[in-house]
Order: sequence, then C-alpha cells, then structure tokens
Amino acid sequence: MESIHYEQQGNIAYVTLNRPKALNAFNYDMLRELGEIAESIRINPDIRVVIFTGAGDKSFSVGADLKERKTLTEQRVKRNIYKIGEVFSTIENLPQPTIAMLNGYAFGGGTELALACDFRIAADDIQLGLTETSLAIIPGAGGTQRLPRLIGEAKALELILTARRLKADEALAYGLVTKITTRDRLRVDTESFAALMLANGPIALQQAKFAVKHGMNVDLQTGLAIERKAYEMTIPTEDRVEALNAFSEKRKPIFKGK
Ligand code: CO8
Repeated sequence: MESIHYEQQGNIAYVTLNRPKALNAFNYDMLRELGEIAESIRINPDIRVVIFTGAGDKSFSVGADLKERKTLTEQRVKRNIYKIGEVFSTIENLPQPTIAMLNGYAFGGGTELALACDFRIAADDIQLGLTETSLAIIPGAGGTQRLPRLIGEAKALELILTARRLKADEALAYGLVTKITTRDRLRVDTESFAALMLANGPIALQQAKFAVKHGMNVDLQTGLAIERKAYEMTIPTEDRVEALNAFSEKRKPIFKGK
C-alpha cells in the first residue's frame, strides 16, 4: 500500500492517509486502498480501536484531490463520489470504535472522513470544515447527513452553506470535535482516550456501538429491540464471566474478546 500507511500496535490499528505532498487529498487509488484496509480491519479480531490520521504535520486531509478532479470526465467524478461514499460507510460501520486524530487541515472529504469516525480529537491549531459549496459542489461523502445528525440541523446548515473554515476551538463549541489538545500531546492524549475503551470488554464495545448506530435512526421500540439483541450477544461470552470473577476477587479483569 502506498497512499495509506497501516500499522498495528497492540490492539490499536493506525491508518495514516499518506500523500503528504498533496496534503493527503483523496484520489481514486487512495480511496481504493483505504477501502481494502477497512475491510481487513473489520474482520481482524485483534484490533479493538482504530485511529485514522494524516501523514506530516500540516494536514489530516484536504478532501477530494482537486488536481485529479480537473482531469476527470463527469463519469469518473461519479465513480469517485460513489467510491468515497462506499468507503466512508464501511468505516462508519466498522465494528470497532474509531477515532479521527486530526493533526492538521481537514476540509471537505477530510472532515467527512472524520464525521464517519466515532470520535474526533484535534490539535488546537488546526482548521476544518465542509468547504464544498465554495467549490460549487456539495458535501458528497456523507457530510450533509452525518453533520446534522451530530450537531443539529441549523448549525450544520450554517456550516455547509457558508463553507466556513472553523478553528479547533470553534469546532469544539459546535460539537463537531470531541476534544482538543495541544499538537505535542495529540498522540498521547488520543492513545489515553483509546486506553479507556481498551480496558473494557471488546465484544461489549462492538455490541454497544452496534446498538447505538443502528438504533439512532429507528423508532424507540425498534431501537430497544436492537439493544436487547446486542446485549444477548454478550451473555455467552467468556469475558462476561471473567468480569464477574474479577469483581468478586477484587482484581482487574483480563478480557480476551471471547
Ligand atoms: N487537492 C489536491 N491538492 C491540494 C488540495 C486538494 N484538495 N488542497 C491543497 N492541495 C495542494 C496545493 O495545490 C499545493 O500543491 P502545489 O504545491 O503543487 O501547488 C499543496 O497542496 C499545498 O497547498 P497550498 O500551497 O495551497 O498550501 P496553503 O498552506 O497555502 O493552503 C489549504 C492549504 C488551506 C488546505 C488550501 O490549499 C486549500 O484551501 N485547499 C482546498 C481545500 C478544500 O476546499 N478541500 C475540499 C475539496 S472538495 C471535497 O473534498 C469534496 C468531497 C466529496 C467527494 C469526494 C470524491 C473523491
């Protein structure tokens, strides 16, 4: 893989968008590689948390590769939009918790990738935003749908229709990012946040995420039924028994994801 750098450390997968000269803009090959990596993460039982970030210190991703875009036929543009939508949906639906570690600019598709993740942790000197309407297009990688679900309709419409570029602290105030920290502490703070989840039952993490994600857009009774079924998946697990034993033995549980 060239456009994506992949690394696994312990139970964390690091997926780094790796076109720093193009500020990690998405061209078709990068999207294809990102999709393949997401598919492999989905079925890897050793991965319990996934962190997405950008190579270099300037950019997470500046979205669609506008240089490539200029050379594409309308049909190819459609292919790219279809591909990015498919890949970001695969990422959104990863069973493991996902964190966008925002190390620099995140514009257009870059912000949309962050929105497909469960959490966004940003260095306090970055900028982000859905800039597409300034380019006479619209957010086409989930932004018009995921942003209003995250921060509410009026605030999302404001950001999309003005194409405003937000500083990290403004993005925090809008609810667009989960947390901000200094650039020096970005990695360590992101890993500390990941560690809070890594301490918990891996199957429980996945089932809780499944229940929240699938319950969000259905009526309450259907959502509660989804929750019940997701809970039932945890009942026959070794980890549930281990947690009960550890509690009575006054020690920390050791979870195996089984
Ligand atoms: N695509 C390709 N190259 C880019 C992009 C981009 N999106 N953004 C910047 N670059 C390139 C520049 O052209 C430049 O290259 P070169 O040195 O060869 O001229 C290099 O990166 C550095 O950029 P700048 O010189 O402009 O650096 P600055 O620090 O002055 O500015 C900015 C950096 C602020 C990021 C500025 O370049 C900028 O505003 N870029 C545009 C960002 C943007 O609006 N992105 C949204 C794109 S639209 C989108 O993402 C739609 C997604 C939906 C579908 C996607 C399907 C694939």
